[in-house]
Amino acid sequence: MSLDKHFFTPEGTDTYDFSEGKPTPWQSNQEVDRYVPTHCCYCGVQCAMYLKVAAGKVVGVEPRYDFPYNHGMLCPKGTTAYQTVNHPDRLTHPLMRRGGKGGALERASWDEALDTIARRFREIQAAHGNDAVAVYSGSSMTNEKCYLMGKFARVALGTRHCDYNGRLCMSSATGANELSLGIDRAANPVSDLPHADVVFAIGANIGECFPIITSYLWQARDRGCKLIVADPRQTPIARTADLYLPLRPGTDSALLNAMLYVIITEGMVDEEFIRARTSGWEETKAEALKYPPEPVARVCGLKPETIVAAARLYGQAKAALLYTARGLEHQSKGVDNGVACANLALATGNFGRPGAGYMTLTGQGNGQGGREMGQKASQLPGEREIENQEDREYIASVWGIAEPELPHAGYPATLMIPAMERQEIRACFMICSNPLVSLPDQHTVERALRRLDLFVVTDFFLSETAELADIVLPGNVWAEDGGTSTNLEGRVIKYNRAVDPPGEARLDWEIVCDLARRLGKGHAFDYHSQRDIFEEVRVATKGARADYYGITYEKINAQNGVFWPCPTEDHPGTPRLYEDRFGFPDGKARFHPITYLPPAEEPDATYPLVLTTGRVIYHYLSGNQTRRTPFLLEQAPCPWVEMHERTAERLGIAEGDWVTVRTRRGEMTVPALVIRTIRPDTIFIPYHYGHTQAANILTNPVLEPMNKIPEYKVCAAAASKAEQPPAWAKDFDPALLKLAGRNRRALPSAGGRVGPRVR
Ligand SMILES: Nc1nc2c(c(=O)[nH]1)N[C@H]1C(S)=C(S)[C@@H](COP(=O)(O)OP(=O)(O)OC[C@H]3O[C@@H](n4cnc5c(=O)[nH]c(N)nc54)[C@H](O)[C@@H]3O)O[C@H]1N2
Ligand SMILES: Nc1nc2c(c(=O)[nH]1)N[C@H]1C(S)=C(S)[C@@H](COP(=O)(O)OP(=O)(O)OC[C@H]3O[C@@H](n4cnc5c(=O)[nH]c(N)nc54)[C@H](O)[C@@H]3O)O[C@H]1N2
Ligand code: SF4
Ligand SMILES: [Mo]
Repeated sequence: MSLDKHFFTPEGTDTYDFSEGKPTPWQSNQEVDRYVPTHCCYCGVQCAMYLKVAAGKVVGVEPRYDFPYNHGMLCPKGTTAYQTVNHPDRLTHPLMRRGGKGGALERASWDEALDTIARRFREIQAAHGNDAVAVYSGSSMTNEKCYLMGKFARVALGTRHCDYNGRLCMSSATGANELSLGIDRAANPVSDLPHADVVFAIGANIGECFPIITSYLWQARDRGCKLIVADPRQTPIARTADLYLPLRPGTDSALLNAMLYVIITEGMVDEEFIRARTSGWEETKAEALKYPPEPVARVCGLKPETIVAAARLYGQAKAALLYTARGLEHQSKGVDNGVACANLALATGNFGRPGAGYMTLTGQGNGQGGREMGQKASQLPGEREIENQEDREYIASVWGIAEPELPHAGYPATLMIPAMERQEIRACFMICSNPLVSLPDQHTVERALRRLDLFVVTDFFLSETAELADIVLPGNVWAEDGGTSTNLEGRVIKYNRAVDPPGEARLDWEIVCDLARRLGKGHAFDYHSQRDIFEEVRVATKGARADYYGITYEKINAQNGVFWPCPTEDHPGTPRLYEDRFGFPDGKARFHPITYLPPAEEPDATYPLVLTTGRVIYHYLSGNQTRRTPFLLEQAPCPWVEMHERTAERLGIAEGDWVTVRTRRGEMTVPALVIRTIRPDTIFIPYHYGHTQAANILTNPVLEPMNKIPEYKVCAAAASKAEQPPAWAKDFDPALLKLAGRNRRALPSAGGRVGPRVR
């Protein structure tokens, strides 16, 4: 029996060759018309999956064993992602607020909505200048859409203010990659992991945030690879680690410097590698020698011998992989922390070989592609620079404008908020972000967004942010369009369209192009498909650092993805970077000495605890999608505060009690989860919830000075038993809460030790 009829072949690009007699790649007892090969829409791992389509609707998901990467595995978010497609909450027609700011959002036609936006943007720009309108986009979109947003801002609106949610995510990593290595991409493919002798994960909750990568980690460990984890919370992988360092939040660069100290003083540096492939070692060495383990251990709240043991394990590895993520990067010293990681990997020669490298685990589905397509405030497509004359001239020529017409660098997303508050920015086109959950200091963010003369949001669900908009445009979910995404390895993969958007909802790129036409710039946005946009991306990135020129949709299908840089059509792509040279003109990596500086806010008598925030496996980012997925919501129905049992006892708090957490920005009341897997001086709240459940009511908006990422991971806080439950509790099923608490409880540590080793 031929199975070919089941496979959807959009644009004739996705041909699947299943010869007779081969085992079928799926199992299903449901009548299904088509199996559409695509990838998960959530995290940067970008697992491959099939969407099952019946009667024009996405009805389920099937593993995709034929993709040699996730081998059919999906995490709980991946297996339930399809449930967002036909969700009853989908936005199916445009909405406009009638009767001024106090009015309600009401149904509008596309013509009315888009004409109003075009007219108001032009009026606002005529009165206050082009830069009074900002574009704020996101990295959960395809490369084609990310590229389009950068072009839309600069060409259709002529504004310099264009930035995206990756500012809150990848900007410390970008800073470090650019300073130390010269290319802003992971150094290694995930398939390098089983070749490592040592994996050091610092500030990365791999088990919950990149679940499918753990399968590679177990492969490595089956071969004897040792695992070091540094995290103030004993995360799932930390429970199995050979060495676990429960460091005090915000002290990462001190720890990394002390490890470098041990590596230098015990003769574990790779002199040959340093001489041949790097510059700046002497200054970095001199600085690191100021960080002996004993005083650093006091700063980090660790034992000196644990730091020495970690340094020896890492320093003696034949091939070590150093993984970081937002734990280390969501800090006002995030760029420094990343550079300190690169210093450690460079000093030990851990680059350019299987299993040897330093890489940040990119977060969002297209968090890699999204940061090189030119939607960043200072960037043009291909990681080109908006203030570089040659780059400006090249992109202006691709876009058919004169170079002087191309705006210069604008505000990063985090600085748009104060600019909105002081009404320098008066209108905003937002797509694919939910800052009313995700930005720090929510009270200020809400005030700023309410001040806008015109606020337009494009989403497929009414997010907390969309609730504040003047005009809401219904866009598409990933399953409704094709296009490319670049995963956390730098592998460009392809989504395929399974169904059409519901009701009057439209494809995001069509909405943006339609708006450009109404702004009189239709000639520059004359695309008929995502593929047309991709063809322009190829040209726009040609010869740039992030070179996509040699990548085609056909090649992606034929090769199961293509790693950039890929300069020509006969080039296979580049899975591992830095084999021969780093990304600077002289080919050498750069050491930079890092001085440890404490976080912006430290505990004091009024706020004696450290609050850190982050993720759980069940929810994705602002939760606008996963809070609508019944299974995921049931597992994690509301935020909670994790605290160590010693801390809880001291504060007179028991498991499940309502606890009020206060910081200098605000307060919130959540149930307590009393555990032994967090430092006693630290508390943790997951940030996936909105309104009075948003952890970002509490967080500190202080920014990293170079790349402007907020310090989500460290602020001073106080916690006490609440006088009364929060208002939302009255509608809340206590049984759900209990279930959620049980789900969060850790198993006893596989290493036989429960709870952090804390001084
Ligand atoms: N389930 C799930 N997976 C996701 C996402 C999601 O929302 N949900 N989001 C995706 C995205 S966009 C991102 S950016 C990634 C984020 O992936 P991660 O960075 O792994 O996740 P976080 O929870 O933000 O933080 C990681 C860890 O940092 C620790 N930490 C806190 N403070 C410090 C500190 O000062 N130093 C160190 N070393 N560690 C600290 C926290 O305890 C936490 O375990 O996940 C991606 N994957
Ligand atoms: N306290 C605290 N705050 C944090 C973090 C933290 O660790 N702690 N992490 C930060 C990080 S790393 C990140 S990445 C940010 C993320 O912050 P946000 O950008 O706010 O996160 P999302 O929930 O992805 O927002 C995307 C929105 O766009 C919609 N959407 C998704 N895909 C598409 C699409 O293709 N088209 C359209 N039109 N809409 C789409 C979704 O429904 C959602 O409403 O949060 C940051 N905020
Ligand atoms: S690991 Fe990431 S990409 Fe894979 S299924 Fe889970 S959320 Fe989706
Ligand atoms: Mo992120």
